[in-house]
Amino acid sequence: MTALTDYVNFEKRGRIGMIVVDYPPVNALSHAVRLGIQKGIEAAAADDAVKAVVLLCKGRTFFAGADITEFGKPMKDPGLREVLETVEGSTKPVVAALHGTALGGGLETALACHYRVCNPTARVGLPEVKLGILPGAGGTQRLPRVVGVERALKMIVSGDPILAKDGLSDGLVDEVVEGDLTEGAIAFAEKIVDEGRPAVKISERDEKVAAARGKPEIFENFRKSIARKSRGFEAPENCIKTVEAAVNMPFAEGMAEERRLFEELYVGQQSAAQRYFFFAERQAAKIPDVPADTKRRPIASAGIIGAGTMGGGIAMNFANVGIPVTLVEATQEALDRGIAVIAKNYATSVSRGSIDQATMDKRMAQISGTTDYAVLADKDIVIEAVFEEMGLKKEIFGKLDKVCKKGAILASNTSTLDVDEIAASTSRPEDVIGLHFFSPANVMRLLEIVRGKKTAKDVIATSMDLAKAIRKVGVLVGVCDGFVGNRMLAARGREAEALVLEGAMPEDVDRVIFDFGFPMGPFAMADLAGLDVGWRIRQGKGMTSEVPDSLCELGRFGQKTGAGYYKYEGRNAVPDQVTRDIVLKASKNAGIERRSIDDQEILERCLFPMVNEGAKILEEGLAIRPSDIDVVWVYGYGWPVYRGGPMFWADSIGLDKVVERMRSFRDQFGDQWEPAPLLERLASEGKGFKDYKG
Ligand code: TC6
Repeated sequence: MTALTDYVNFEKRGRIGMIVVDYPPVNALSHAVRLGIQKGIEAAAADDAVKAVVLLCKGRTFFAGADITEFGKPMKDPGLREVLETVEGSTKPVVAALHGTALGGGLETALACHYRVCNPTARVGLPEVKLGILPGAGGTQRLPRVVGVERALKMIVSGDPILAKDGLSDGLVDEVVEGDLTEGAIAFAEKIVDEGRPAVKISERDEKVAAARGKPEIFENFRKSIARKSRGFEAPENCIKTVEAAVNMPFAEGMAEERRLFEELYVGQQSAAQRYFFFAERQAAKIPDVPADTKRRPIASAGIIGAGTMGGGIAMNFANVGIPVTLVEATQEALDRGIAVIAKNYATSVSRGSIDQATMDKRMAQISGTTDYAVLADKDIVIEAVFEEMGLKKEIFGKLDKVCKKGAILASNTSTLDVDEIAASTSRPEDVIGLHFFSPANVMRLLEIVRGKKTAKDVIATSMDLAKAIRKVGVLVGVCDGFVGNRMLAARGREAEALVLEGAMPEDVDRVIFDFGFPMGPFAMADLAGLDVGWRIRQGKGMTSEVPDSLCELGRFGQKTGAGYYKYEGRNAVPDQVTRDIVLKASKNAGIERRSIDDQEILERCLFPMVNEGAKILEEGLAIRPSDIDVVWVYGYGWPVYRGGPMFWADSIGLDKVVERMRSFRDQFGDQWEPAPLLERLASEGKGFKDYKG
């Protein structure tokens, strides 16, 4: 065995040379790894006894891609493109042995090899688009030459991986190894040598790209099919252009075009935001005072109180990953209705082809229902998901305290209420935590995990793990009204309503927010959530807000009643004269002379209060780091990921500029615009939230 670099060895097994990479955790293609591969190919070339080469990785995966931590710094030679030229140029056949997730540069490396074998669970994909870039080491030119243009387009533009073995018929892999992968790869390489098979270069294959030549409609149709999902993103269009280049240009020219389009994205703000977000998401899982080795409580069963929209959606998360879940309702009728809604949701997924009938049946079999709390006695976790009413929640937690076994986690899905007060209604506040799911709970990725004053560390660690297990992203927050997400949302909502009273119409505000990249504006969102929810909360607090109160008094609760701020033709929101009249009357009642408000003012007045609220949240220690707030907003509220999140976005504008605008708004509109001390301080020091260390 020869060490080629710190992380790459060269070994020989008879006629087969092996380049063995071991760079935990995911064998990212960092400089030492690239150099090692290059040296490995050179070592194989120099050794007459070596007839073929196997490239394999130790640990949990084949290369998970380029080393993202190297991005934004000067790239040390050799770059991945050069290394892959060397690999493909080897006259001795190179076999890639795939396991885990061969992603991005990892799949590109495999495609530069002459053959590929995989184990049955290996997955391959080109997720670069999710980082705001495109596969820049030949992936866009080689993949269509293997799997065909339409399949390549789908893989490159969605970024979603596929099972490697599903590419067997296309030659994406040449063999699926059932037993030991290393032995299987060596046996395969031996076979190639015995059969005298050549070093097959994908770059020289033309038939699959030629099949799409002269058919621009393939690309036009594809563009149309992704238009809604890719709105605002720059990377998908460049991805498509590279595949067009693969079809219409010789390989070398296509590579040059790929490089040009890659560079364009790489230096852009969107990619910077998306790369930042990649690490923000992973950072959120780390809780400074909860050690990584904290012993977890086992979660093998769950109970949910309330089978309404939230309860049902939460139950689906458990069923989807094979954790049995029991719904508890006050009446059999409510229970039946709730379970029927779940079945209908799954049936929709079956009709759309996203799951098959057998999967639906398996998931439904995990879900049971009862009206009897006694059934919760043996559950590892119980999540309460009833109305936002403190009295009701306390009563439920009192009951849970009596029924649930020792050590069970007792969680509330409250979106605004004081978790400490809820916990105080039990004799075991250390077992109580907030698990705030976002609607629709089976879809939205965010889980705000609300830590009470007495919540035990193992309950926090278990909840963070649970989030990952049910395919959510958990963000730990502290107790305050609305926690992180809804507290900032309220700050935006207050200004949105003020703008409407001063001169904008709801549709003006919504258009600006939609154009910024949100899936919808605040008023369309309120209609979707149901205006009655806020109305009830306001009534509970003895508060009023003329426009939404008037809409509710007319029974206009939003989409579900066919009208709210908008009237609905199907799911289409149409601006409505009734709302306009209410708005005009409200302005008059408030003695406000309406004026015309430009889009820039609408944007700043909606989003700067969020940034300011975020700063206060940090100062109060209710979020661990600014990037956690960004994760909340991207995964919980649809903040466009290509703008990083509110805190990253504020940094990208410059906090000094944000503060300057806020001061001018303060002079115009009052003290609510006073910049938070943290914001002031960072701005005056020429810093950003990125420099905030807590
Ligand atoms: C590319 O290839 C472009 C090529 C063009 C060249 C010209 N680099 O996600 P996990 C770290 S672009 C550096 O928690 P999992 C991660 O930060 C790249 N670090 O694990 C974390 O570190 P921590 C295309 C990376 O089992 C640790 O590894 N590739 C990279 O849930 C564990 O990660 C991708 O976009 C990386 N590439 O999922 C793939 N990847 O422990 C990105 C991970 O210090 N990676 N880390 O916090 C993934 O999708 C997932 O990590 C996974 C494993 C599926 C590989």
